[in-house]
Amino acid sequence: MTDFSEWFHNILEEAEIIDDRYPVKGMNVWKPQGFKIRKYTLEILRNILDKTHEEVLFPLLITEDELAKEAIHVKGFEEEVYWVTHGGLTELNKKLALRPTSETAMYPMFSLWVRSHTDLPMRFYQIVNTFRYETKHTRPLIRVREITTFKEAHTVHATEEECEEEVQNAVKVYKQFFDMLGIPYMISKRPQWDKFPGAKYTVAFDTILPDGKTLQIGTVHNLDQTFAKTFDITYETEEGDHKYVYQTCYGISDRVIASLIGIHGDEKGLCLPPAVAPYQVVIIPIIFKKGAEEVLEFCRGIESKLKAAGLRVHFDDRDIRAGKKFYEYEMRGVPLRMEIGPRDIENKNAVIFRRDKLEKDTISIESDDFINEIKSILDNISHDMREKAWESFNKHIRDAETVEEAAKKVEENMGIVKFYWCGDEACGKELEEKVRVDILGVQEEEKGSCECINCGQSSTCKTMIAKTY
Ligand code: A5A
Ligand code: MG
Ligand code: ZN
Repeated sequence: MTDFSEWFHNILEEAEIIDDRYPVKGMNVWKPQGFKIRKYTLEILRNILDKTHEEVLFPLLITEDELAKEAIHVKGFEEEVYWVTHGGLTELNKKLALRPTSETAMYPMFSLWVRSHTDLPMRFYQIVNTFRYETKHTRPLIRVREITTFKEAHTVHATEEECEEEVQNAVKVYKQFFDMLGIPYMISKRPQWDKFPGAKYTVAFDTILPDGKTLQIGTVHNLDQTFAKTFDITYETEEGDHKYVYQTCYGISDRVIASLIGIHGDEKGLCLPPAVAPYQVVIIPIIFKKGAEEVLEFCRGIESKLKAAGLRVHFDDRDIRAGKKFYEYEMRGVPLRMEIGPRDIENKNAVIFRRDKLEKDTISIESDDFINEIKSILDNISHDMREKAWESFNKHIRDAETVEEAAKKVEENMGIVKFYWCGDEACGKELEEKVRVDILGVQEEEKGSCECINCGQSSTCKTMIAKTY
């Protein structure tokens, strides 16, 4: 992949993921293939969240008054909000905001919902579109003005400790989710000047795309009592006192799909993890003039057995060259291909081809054991894709001892460079300037203190810098 940007753009079009010719900047159309990948990705996320959360759906429009209530929050979003000013020809008395995120839509309602300590904790999530008037260069799925796949979780707790614990739960949820997609990540605490507007602190997940630039793919925010105080969300304790709640919120977006496309893809196109592949297995008949009908019939039998076993299987019986089909399904990233011709039927075999390793093999289809074998090959594919992605990710993370070394390493190999840093805002901004990078966040080091790479102050944290999307 020589030019990732170009590759990404081409594959979105060729594999029919997204059409970016929609005439509003930063807004794209999901095409059927992309929609399916998105659907299976969201199924995984819903399955995880539904164990502890309840799904809800709030309106898209927010009154100006509510949006403006939390001063720090609104300040953070003021340049990104789209406004609805008219209803037909009538100018609205009060303009309405398209949600850039839903704190100010949800929390006035939470204030009505939360009554007693017995109501807590509350855990909700919704998957909606949100709108942000991004001024940086927009890119499909990566930086959009309509985020179509915004999963936002919002939780409410009685105590500070439970709120802290929820942040850790959220981190676990995202780890599990990204692991199932084979997306590697770096977890760090965002610098104070770059946290979510209104949060006490923000934990971020960043991954690395093939060009070595990082992409923030998820964030978890500890909101403490800031919004509770603004929106008057209180509960009655066992003793009958009234106390403000503690809150968290955490979100992911279309960027998850961008990263699974970017990270696993190669020169041949998409390579999809079986968990989200629209077709997990494709069966291609190898047909000669003689005995064609027999081969087709046999393939249909294999197809229905695999379908009955719960796999997403496609039997492609179109009357075109097998080679053309191979090319197409490789480009679309189908994890496993089965080829069956007259000779295979005779030998009770099938040829299989793994998209991730581009390797052919033969399996026996003499008994129905082949169904379990196919399933276990798909599991191996998931596993191997995750390993490969982490291996490449880890290669892109290096340490540095001096600012010059950090600058050189980012310049030469991109990726993430780690070093000791004091955490001070002025020092951090100077550093970002010098190295022309962004600070992703910090991680506490067990080893104890060292000197800040830039200013020499003592430091117990390592920071990560990278060129970011
Ligand atoms: N209410 C909280 C959850 C929130 O809004 N957090 S956030 O602002 O950090 O957004 C959550 C995630 O959405 C980010 O981590 C990032 O991965 C993604 N995101 C933010 N802006 C985006 C944009 N313009 N296009 C695509 N994804 C975006
Ligand atoms: Mg932003
Ligand atoms: Zn410093």
